[in-house]
Amino acid sequence: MATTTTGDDVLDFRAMPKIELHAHLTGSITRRCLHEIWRDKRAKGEAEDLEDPLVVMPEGRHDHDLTSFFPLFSSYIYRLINDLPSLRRSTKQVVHDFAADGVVYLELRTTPRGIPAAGLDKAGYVRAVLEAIAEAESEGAAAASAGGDGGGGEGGATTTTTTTRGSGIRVRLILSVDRRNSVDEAWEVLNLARTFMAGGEGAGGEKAGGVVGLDLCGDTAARCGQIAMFTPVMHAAREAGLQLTIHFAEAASTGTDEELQTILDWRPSRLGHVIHVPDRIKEQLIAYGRGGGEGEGEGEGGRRGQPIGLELCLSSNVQLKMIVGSFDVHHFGEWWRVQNGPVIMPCTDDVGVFESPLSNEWRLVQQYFELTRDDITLLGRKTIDVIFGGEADKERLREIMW
Ligand code: 6MZ
Repeated sequence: MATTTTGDDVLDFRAMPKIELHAHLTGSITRRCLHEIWRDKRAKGEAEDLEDPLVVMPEGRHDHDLTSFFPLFSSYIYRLINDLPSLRRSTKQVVHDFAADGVVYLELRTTPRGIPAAGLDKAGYVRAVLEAIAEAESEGAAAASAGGDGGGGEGGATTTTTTTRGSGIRVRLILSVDRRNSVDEAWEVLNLARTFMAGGEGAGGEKAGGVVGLDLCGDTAARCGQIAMFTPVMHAAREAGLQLTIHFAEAASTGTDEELQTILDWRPSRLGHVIHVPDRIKEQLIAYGRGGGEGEGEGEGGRRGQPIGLELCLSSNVQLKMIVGSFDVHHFGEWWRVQNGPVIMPCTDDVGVFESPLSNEWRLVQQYFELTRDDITLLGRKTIDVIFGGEADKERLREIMW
C-alpha cells in the first residue's frame, strides 16, 4: 500500500468514473428536489399539511442521530413523495444527480411502498421506479452522446455528464426488506424482486426489469435477536438468482454474534456499514475476502466464490454518530489496511440527508487514509468484481473506469 498523497490535486473526484453500490432511493432525494416538488404541489393546492422541506431539513444542517433519522421518512418524506408524478420525478432526479457527480454505475435500493390513495400498489411502485430509472438513463445517454447537459430533469440542478466520458449512467435496482417487516411482507418483496428481475421474464409474466438483489435495511432498533425469521426468504432469494446485500452490525444492538452469524449464513455478496463487528466475525469476513470459507452452488445468487464486498458509508456513520469519533477513526481505515481482504468501497447511503456526494466520500477516504492516486483507481476498479450487474455491465466498467 502506498502512503503518500498530495491532496485534492491527486484526482478530480467528480470527473472520476465511480460506482455507487449503497444508496437508498428516498434518502438520496436532495433537499432542493424535495423543496421543488413541495413548491409545485403547493401551487396546485396540494401538500397543504406539510412544511417546506427546506425548513424541516435546512440545507447544511446535519443533526440527526439514529433515533431521529428513521422517522424522517415516515413522518415527512413519504408524505410528500406520495403519488406517481412525485415518485417518478424524484427518482429521475436522483439518477441525474448521481450521473452529474460522475457515477457511471449505480445500484439504487428501495423498499416497495404501496400508496393506495394514489392507486399504487407495491408492484406499481416498483414498476414506476424502474420506468423512471430507464427514462433517466436514456436521457443521460442521449445528452452524453450529444456532449452536453445530462438531463437535469425537472426540479434539480442542471447536470453535465461529460465527466462520464460519453458513457452515461447505468442503474440496477435492489429491493429492500425493512427490518420492521413481517415475514409475509418480506416474501412479498421477494416476489416483486422475482417479477421484476433483471434479464428474465418474471414469475408474474412482467417483462424483464432491472432488479438484481435483495437488501435488509431499516431501523436498527427493530427485530434485534429475531432476524432468523427472514432466513427462508433470503435462501429463496439466492435460489432465484438474486444476490444479497445486508445492513450488517450497523448499531451495537444489531451486532450480536448470533445475529451476525445468521446473516453470514445467508451467504450475502455484500454487507453494508459493518461497524460493530467482533473479531471472530472479522476473521470470517477476511477469509471471505480471500474467496474462501464456503462452497458455492452454481446457478444461484450469492457470492459464487467471489470476495465479499463491504459498503462503507463514512458521512452517514459520522453524522448519525454511529461511530465514536470522526472520519479519522472510521473503520474504512482498518479494512483498508487488511491485505487481500474484502473489497471495500465508499458509499453515500442517503446523499439527500447527509449532503455528501460520492465524489466527496472518495475525497474523504483519500484525505483521512492517505490513499495515492494508484490506490484510489485500484480500489475503484476492484469494486467492479462485486457489483450485482451482469458480465456486460462489468465489461463496460472495465473499459471506462480509470
Ligand atoms: C438502515 C436505512 C438507512 O427504501 O424508501 N434506510 N436503513 N440504515 C440506514 N443508514 C443510516 N438509510 C435508509 O429509502 C428510505 C428507507 O431506507 C432505509 C430506511 O428504512 C428508510 O425508510 P426507500 O427508498
